[in-house]
Amino acid sequence: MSNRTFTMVKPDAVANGYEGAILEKITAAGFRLVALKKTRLSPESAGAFYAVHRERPFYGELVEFMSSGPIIAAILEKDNAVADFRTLIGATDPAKADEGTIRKLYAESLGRNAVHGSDSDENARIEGDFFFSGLERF
Ligand code: YYY
Ligand code: MG
Repeated sequence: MSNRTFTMVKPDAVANGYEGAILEKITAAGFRLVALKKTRLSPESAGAFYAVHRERPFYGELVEFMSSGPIIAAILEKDNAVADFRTLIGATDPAKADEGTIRKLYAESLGRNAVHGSDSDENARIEGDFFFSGLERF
């Protein structure tokens, strides 16, 4: 089990002014910031990031949304990082997310759900490599 995961604060949460509150919640939960940047995905790069979902009916909307404004990307470190971070963000649909989770607190809807969290150690590594070079990890 790896001790790193990857996250994005999505365009809805950045536009709504929640980036500071969300990063505070993440670090208060014991995650260390290994890498951090504000950036914006092109439609092509959002499509590539979410390529695993390309046959799903929501793919077009997801790509459009994820390229609609700036995001915060980060690599996070903590014991049991992938599973513990998924617990911290809550269910994909904020209506089903537990009280106190980041999606319950800050997400607008299923499609505009405030944060991304990797679903496996392998995807955490792939997704971190998508955004960060070796010189950007501390
Ligand atoms: O990993 P997670 O973000 O919780 O959900 P995924 O099943 O990987 O879907 C990625 C992303 O797609 C989700 O965060 C919102 C969006 N989405 C959607 O708009 N409608 C769905 N029915 C499922 C997912
Ligand atoms: Mg996922």
